[in-house]
Amino acid sequence: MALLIGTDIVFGSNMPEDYVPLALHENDPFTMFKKNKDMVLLNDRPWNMEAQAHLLDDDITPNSCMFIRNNGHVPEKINPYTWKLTIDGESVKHKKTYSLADLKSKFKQHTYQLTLECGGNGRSEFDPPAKGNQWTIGAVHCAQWTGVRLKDVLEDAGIKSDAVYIGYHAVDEHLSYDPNKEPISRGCPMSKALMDETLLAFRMNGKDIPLVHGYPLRLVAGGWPASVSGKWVNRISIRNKVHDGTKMKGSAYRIPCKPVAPGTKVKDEDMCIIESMPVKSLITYPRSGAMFNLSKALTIRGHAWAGELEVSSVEYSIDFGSTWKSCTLKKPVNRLAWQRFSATIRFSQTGYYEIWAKATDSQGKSQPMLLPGWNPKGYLNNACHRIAVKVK
Ligand SMILES: Nc1nc2c(c(=O)[nH]1)N[C@H]1C(S)=C(S)[C@@H](COP(=O)(O)O)O[C@H]1N2
Ligand SMILES: [Mo]
Repeated sequence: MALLIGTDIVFGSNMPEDYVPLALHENDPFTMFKKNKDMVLLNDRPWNMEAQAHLLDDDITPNSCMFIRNNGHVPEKINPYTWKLTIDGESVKHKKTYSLADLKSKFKQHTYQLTLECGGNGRSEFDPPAKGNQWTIGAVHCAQWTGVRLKDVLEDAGIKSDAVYIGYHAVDEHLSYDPNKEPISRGCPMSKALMDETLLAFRMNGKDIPLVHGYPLRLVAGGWPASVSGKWVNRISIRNKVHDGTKMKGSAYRIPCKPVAPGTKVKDEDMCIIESMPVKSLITYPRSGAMFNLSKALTIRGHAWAGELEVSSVEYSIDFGSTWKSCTLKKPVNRLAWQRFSATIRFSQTGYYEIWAKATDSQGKSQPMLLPGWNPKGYLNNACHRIAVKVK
């Protein structure tokens, strides 16, 4: 510790065990971002952190278990009293600027629970591997967001008939600190921007949004790659063409328009922008590796989600996918929120088992057992989640 602080800690021997000296607090992302110690740090420049499956057991994900994905530096100085949101672009009728107080007083407020999953969640399993954060299964959360409808704000400024897309701009800085570069500036077609559930949010789980998740204002577009949900948003442009901000072009957040063999080089013009995320599920109880007694039934539970669609069923298998049984599945609390599933399993004999879960969406599409189609950037891995248990 003294090494980290750079000098001797006088009276250091009096420090309680497990005590973290204040000087170290800001270097510790778990303390700094109020995260559970079981979260997994993937990168510290920029900060990227994912959850483990058992941390995502709550119906509403608490801040402590929400993954963090940053493309640039987390902004440091934010003054909510002087914060401004500008609506501009080729297709805005009247360029307008709102303070947070304007947004809160002029427009009706709505609360939705919204599933946000990083497009690269599951990337670590692709072969040949894809560069980028090696997310396993933990880059998803379903928090409760409160704000105003993006639609109401856009309509207040006025939308010209040639509008096709919105693009967000935010105050986080590029990793190079070059003020002319944005770390990320993405968006979505007007149809998604105008949906009831697409929010300009200023609260998360009933409190101010934590800084790292977008304080004081965040775009939240549930069911789409979470990169559409701009954090620290201060400008939204109504575009007369597909938004061309940073990470909208090339292969960023795109997959081959047609499936390709693993390792194929795909031309930019053959890559299509990811829209609604695919059906997926996660077993959040028990924790993989848990041990149980043969005499007791085991009730497993988890969440399932399907982008813009609803999940229509979830099944589980304890025999490596050769037979499947139905889980109980709840309706979402609102559109674009994940859904709780559970099932009670009675094991016939002692030994090692794997429990696999597989969800199916309302259009009949199911999760692939092992890996979905390979793509150059390793997006959209919605393979079945699997846990191991031992029965004694
Ligand atoms: N301004 C800004 N917004 C952003 C990002 C970012 O780097 N800067 N990252 C995006 C990506 S890629 C993801 S997956 C989500 C992550 O949201 P979270 O950190 O709140 O979990 O934020 C999105 N919004
Ligand atoms: Mo992401």
